[in-house]
Amino acid sequence: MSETDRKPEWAPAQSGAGFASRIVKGVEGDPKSDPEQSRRPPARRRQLSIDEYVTGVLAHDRTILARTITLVESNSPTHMELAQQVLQRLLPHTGRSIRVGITGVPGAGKSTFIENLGCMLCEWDYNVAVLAVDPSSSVSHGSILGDKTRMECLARHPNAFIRPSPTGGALGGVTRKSRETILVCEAGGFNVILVETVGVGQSEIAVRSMVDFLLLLMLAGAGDELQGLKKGNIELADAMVVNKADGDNKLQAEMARMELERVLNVLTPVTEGWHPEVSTCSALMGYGIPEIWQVIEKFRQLTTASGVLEARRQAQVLDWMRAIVEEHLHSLFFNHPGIRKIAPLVERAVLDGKMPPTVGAQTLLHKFEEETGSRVAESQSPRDTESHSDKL
Ligand SMILES: Nc1nc2c(ncn2[C@@H]2O[C@H](COP(=O)(O)OP(=O)(O)OP(=O)(O)O)[C@@H](O)[C@H]2O)c(=O)[nH]1
Ligand SMILES: [Mg+2]
Repeated sequence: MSETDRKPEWAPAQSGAGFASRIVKGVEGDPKSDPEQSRRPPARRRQLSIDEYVTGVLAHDRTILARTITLVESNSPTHMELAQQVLQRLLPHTGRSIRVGITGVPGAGKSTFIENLGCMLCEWDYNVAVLAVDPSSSVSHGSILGDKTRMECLARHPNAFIRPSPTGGALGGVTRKSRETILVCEAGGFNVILVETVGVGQSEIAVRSMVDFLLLLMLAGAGDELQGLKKGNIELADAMVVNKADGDNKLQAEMARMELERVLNVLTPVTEGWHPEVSTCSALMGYGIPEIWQVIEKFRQLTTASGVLEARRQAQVLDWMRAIVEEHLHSLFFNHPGIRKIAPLVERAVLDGKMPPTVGAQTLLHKFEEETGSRVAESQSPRDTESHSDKL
């Protein structure tokens, strides 16, 4: 049987044309499955109680699930407080999924891959939630639209739930929302979480810190092998797949795969006890997709048995908690009126070469200490600091 004959029924259509008109920004899944939403605008909805959110999510009610995610994504302090109470109640029902990150350069075929893998898994009775992490999406809107148009079949599947990247600008905000959305989806009965992120910048590192398994999608012939190596993203991946291995590109894809194998041999694996695998696939035609799922399954079994998966998740939640504290302290420090007053002067002195950066930092820390009565600065000769602050 030729590979073309093996294209499964659920393989995505070549073009998502015409589907874009059905996309409503910030609305999940098929709007028809949310009758309440189509009846009246969200702004006029009655606020649900904590109980209603929790029981709705646990009963796998899609409308409530979507509303819970909206609550989690809200930046309003009241909503954030409520969201935390809901999350606290949902927490015992989370964690029962495999969390897979999919990364790769723009156009590598991530959304097409997720469409294909997601539909296959839905057919196998998995419940698949697809999330995107894209801090730039609030500006460009490009990827959100792309995701939905490339996931036409999956968007219609009753076992699937697709949530575009939360808007909110900074990566920190997007990361928090995505992590919490993963938890809500798990409590809502999804046992496969696929997180798409574009493989440029920090978002990939952020996704690495919230998933069990990171898959890097690559392209042959575009120098991506070396590009990826330079950016360090090869080192983050648990598996790599050279996509678009179809038509005339098959041979090139195979050569890229072999090259990647060689590179991998000299790198330290990101997951203890697991050697990253490299394969080829065609997300468009469906070739190689079941094999990649087998790799993910093997990874899950192996790391569950060895305790590495649990250890990773525990490290991730601790890192997350510490990151929140750091973020808070950072903003507390730099927004403090005393610091705001002297920071420009200290920065100027550092820029002009009149003050070493270390002394600049000590000056700011001592100022904060003085004003708040807290001890934050490391012990250093106060004379040093004083003499430099005199020069300001
Ligand atoms: N020939 C071929 N084309 C593919 C394959 N996978 C994706 N494409 C095409 O590549 C283009 C980009 O695909 P997307 O799935 O949108 O890529 P992406 O990585 O999600 O892109 P961004 O979200 O913009 O970063 C589309 O035109 C797809 O049809 C494949 O396996 N073979
Ligand atoms: Mg995409």
